[in-house]
Amino acid sequence: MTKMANTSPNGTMLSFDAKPYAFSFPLEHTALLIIDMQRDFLLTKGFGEIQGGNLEAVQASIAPTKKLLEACRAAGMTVFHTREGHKSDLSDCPSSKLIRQEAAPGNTQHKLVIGDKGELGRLLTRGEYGHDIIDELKPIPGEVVIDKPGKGSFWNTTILHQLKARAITHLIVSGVTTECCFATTIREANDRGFECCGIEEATSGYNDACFKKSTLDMIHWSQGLFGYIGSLQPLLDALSPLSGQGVAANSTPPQTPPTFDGDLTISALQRAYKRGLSPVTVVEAIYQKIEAYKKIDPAVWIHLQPRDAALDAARQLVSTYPDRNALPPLFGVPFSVKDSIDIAGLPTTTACPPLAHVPSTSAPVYDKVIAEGALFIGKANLDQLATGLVGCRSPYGIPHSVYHKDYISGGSSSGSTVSVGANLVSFSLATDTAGSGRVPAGFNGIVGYKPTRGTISFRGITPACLSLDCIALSAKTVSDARTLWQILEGHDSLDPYAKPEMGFERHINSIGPQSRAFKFGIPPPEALAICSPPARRMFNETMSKLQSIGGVLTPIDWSPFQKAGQLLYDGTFVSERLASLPDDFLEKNRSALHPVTAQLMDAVVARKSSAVDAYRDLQAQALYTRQAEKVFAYSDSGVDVVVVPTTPTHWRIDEVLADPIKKNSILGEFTHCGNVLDLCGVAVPAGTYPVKELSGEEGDEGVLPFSVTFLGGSRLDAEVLEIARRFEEGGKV
Ligand code: TIU
Repeated sequence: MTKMANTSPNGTMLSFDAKPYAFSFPLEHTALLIIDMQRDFLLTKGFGEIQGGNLEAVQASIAPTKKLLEACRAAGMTVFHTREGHKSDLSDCPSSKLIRQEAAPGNTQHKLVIGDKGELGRLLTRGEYGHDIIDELKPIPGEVVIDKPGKGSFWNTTILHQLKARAITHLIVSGVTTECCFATTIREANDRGFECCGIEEATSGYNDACFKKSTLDMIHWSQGLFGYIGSLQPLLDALSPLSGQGVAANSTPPQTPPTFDGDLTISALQRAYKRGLSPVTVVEAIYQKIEAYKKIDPAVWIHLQPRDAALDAARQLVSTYPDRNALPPLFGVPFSVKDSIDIAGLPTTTACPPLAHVPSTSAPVYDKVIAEGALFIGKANLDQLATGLVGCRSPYGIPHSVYHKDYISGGSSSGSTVSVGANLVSFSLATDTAGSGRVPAGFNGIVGYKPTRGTISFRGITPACLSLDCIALSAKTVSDARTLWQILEGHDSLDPYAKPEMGFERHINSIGPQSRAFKFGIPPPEALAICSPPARRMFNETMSKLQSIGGVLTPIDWSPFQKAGQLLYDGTFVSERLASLPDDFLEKNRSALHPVTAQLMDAVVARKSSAVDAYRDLQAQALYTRQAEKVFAYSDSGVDVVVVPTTPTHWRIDEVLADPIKKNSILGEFTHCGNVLDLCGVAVPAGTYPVKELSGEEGDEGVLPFSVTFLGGSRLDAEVLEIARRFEEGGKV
């Protein structure tokens, strides 16, 4: 057996005997990945009993996996759990998985399928009792749980992102079943560059006698085709010297509470709290420092929490989390907040008293760190309106660099960075528009991290320049900033500048013959009132046709489509047409222009739209785009397509000549929104109607075409085109 522990540029390197040769892994870059140890697979009357039957075989891995989990936790290793299962409407369950086995000729085994009611709840369905992880291996705070619709762990999940966010490159893999999700995950992980080692005793399946050995052999065959396979004991031996680093299982409490060494980095506090340090001790120590620092620099705080309130919060944490082996990642970590970020019940001043307001709700960033156990200490000074990089623009005084009283702290997040640099708190929630989180970090010797815009909610914050603003994290180390980022990152559907949710692709059923139904929305009656009588009649007939081919009419919020349409021609977007022309174009070319074009251009010039108007419209566009994305969301309430009449009517030429601009704009009622909202769309013929139905003239001969447009969300072209084809072909699959 090879066993070694040494430190290298990667931190602690460990190694243990495995096939085809020893598995070496950097502890800080390695995660334990436990696959699908769910009641549905391991207990009687669950999905596994139907699928594979042999529960005795599959249960054999529970005890070794528990040992493995405890050892990894004790060594401070990152832990990921997965759960296989589906949304309650089964929209993420392709028919290849839902019905293939049931459809087998002579099937007697698969009487119940995914989503059917079993004794542990609906089979493999999220939120059901059977879907959750068995009690023995229950995740603790800080461990990541990945819900996956596939056998592998990477399809339509955030696991790759979450592993990379934690800088994980190596995986110790366990769980059920060896032949299925365990093996598929190792193969997927291998393709993505992870070094994987499966642990023989900590995996099992329904058919261990035939499959387990072959499955494991295939992984390490040919000098490591997909990865490594090791045994449990050598790994436990390799980890045992590190058992003090994380949570010591069953360790006895120390006789005297540990003293606080003053190290406020998040990682040091996490270790100290696990050893029994009380957050009350930390609060007492930092309030002494805060009082002392007021004499050095009285301009750090706009609001300091009363000491007793902070002590109460610390005591509350102690009673909420009695098990120090299962603490949330920011348990007892003190932090400050830039005073442009809302906290319910406290004034937000943005260092501009006339703008001060007392919000009734807190910014999501604040709520998130509080939910992970952080301790709020106070609101920090800033350059007024978060505008400035100096720290000298506040009626609450001028903080100076923690390095020198004559030098600026930098801004605009001046108090935030000083509070961290002076070791008064562990981190601060700040903002960065043009450098406000980075510049003052530089002047105070700390880390200032500005994550990708739109990946952390910017709601509940007084904007400086909304389309450019983002959260900045003031921290002592990069690793602390990374920890905070992992906690704060996430799509906020109410933040119009949020980046779209991570792209979960729809499975192949959404374009394939298996798709038995699709959901569509239409404009409300008030919006359709603009249509001519034949257009309304034809649109109603289209609804029936869509329903006959499996369309399910679903209510939608039409307002973003309507408002985005108005924005295009009532707002400043028309000015952008002028932006593409030379400045003197209109003057020089008026006589050569069509009179209606000249009239339009002149109207645009006459509006004298300002840059402020243009930015307001860009902000509105962002908001409507985000709202429209919700209409097409991959969720229970989202639709596959929105169906609209392509035009509300069909004008005669003389009608248009008589009223060129208005008639034109009416025709765009259902198309204007398309590009403003970044949608895709396809117009499809939907029958004809008699000319006389439109004109009201009995003598008019002939017919006119009617058309409907299928609008879909950004990048959903394949889905939209397939639904449109089925409509065109009368439901042919
Ligand atoms: N069918 C089977 O053996 N397993 C699964 O469906 N999922 C897992 O392996 N977790």
